Amino acid sequence: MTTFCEIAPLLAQQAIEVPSWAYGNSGTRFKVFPAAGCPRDPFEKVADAAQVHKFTGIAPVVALHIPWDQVDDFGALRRHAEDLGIRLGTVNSNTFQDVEYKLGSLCHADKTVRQRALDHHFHCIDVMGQTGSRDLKIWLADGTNYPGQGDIRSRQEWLAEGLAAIYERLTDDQRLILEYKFFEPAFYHTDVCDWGTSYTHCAALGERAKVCLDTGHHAPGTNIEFIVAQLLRLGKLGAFDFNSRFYADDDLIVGAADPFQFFRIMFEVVRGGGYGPDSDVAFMLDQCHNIEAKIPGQIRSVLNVQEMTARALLVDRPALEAAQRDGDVLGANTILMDAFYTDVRPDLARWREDRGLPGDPMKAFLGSGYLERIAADRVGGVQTSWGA
Ligand code: AFD
Ligand code: MN
Repeated sequence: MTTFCEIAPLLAQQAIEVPSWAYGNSGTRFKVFPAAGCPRDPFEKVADAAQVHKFTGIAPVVALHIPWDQVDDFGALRRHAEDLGIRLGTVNSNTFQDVEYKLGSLCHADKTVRQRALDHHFHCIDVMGQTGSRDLKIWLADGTNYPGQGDIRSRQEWLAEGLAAIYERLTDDQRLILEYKFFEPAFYHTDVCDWGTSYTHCAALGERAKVCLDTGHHAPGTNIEFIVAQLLRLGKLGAFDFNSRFYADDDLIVGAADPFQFFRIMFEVVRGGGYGPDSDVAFMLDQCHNIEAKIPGQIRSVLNVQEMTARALLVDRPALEAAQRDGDVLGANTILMDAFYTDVRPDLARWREDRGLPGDPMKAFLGSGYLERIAADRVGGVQTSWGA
């Protein structure tokens, strides 16, 4: 089996993007629980995100969500992030909370609503010019709840038109990342419901349009690593939104529900060239933790990604390929499982210490006093949440 020493140099290539909305109050449709020290504006969200990178060393980017992270001066927000040692990343559009979007946005039957959604995306592109962002991430809640409510075919045509107008506005250095989700908030059909639909629209748009694979956006039992392998093969995997789920789009800590599935996903990423300096795949977390502390929840998630990446890199691929060629069913499976069952945590702790990082980032953060400080300092104002 490949040894940790052999893969250690590759670990420095890890760069995980955390979502700004992970630090504000979030919850379920039943309750959003407030947290002491919750950020009251995007500047404080960025400060919390910077803590994750400070203690792990592998989370240098924070994604924004517009309008949740709308500020008067994005240049100031960009400098604030950079002063804290991180940078602003993906800009996520939001056409799922204005009342005008109740029956859809880019896929709405009313052209004026579609234009509103277009204008929102054009604004997001303006923001990208100020934040220096490469990716515009589009997730549409568009869909219907009952058969007959909307014309499925027309909605695809309107979607194609809208995406083309948005894609047209991007500079040559920017990308359109189209995310799919098989249900919720629409319950009968969702207009961008699966990887094939996202791929179809991205292929029609051009080189710089790619698919976002959110690991919580598939029906139970879906072989997600197959989709990863296929999209990498097609050159159309733009980004991950990592999280984990037991039943639906639960937005739990990535790897927490099914570490083995996460390992299989990361193995296909490594095998397919999706990891490393030549890859343009964005590794973003998209999680909303409801009951656990926000910054520790993100640290745990980042460490889970690092651990599964290390295990995936440990797979002895020449031996695996030979076993596959020879039809050695059990031998091939054993090679993969040997890597999955390897506890890389002690080696990772030493690897961090060798780079001047705490061997146990979670323990170091919890002992830093940061949570106590923000709870004491952040009094007054309005705590941020999904709506803000
Ligand atoms: C919600 C959606 C989707 C999107 C995210 C940010 O399900 O995953 O990426 O919000 O807009 O989680
Ligand atoms: Mn997502």
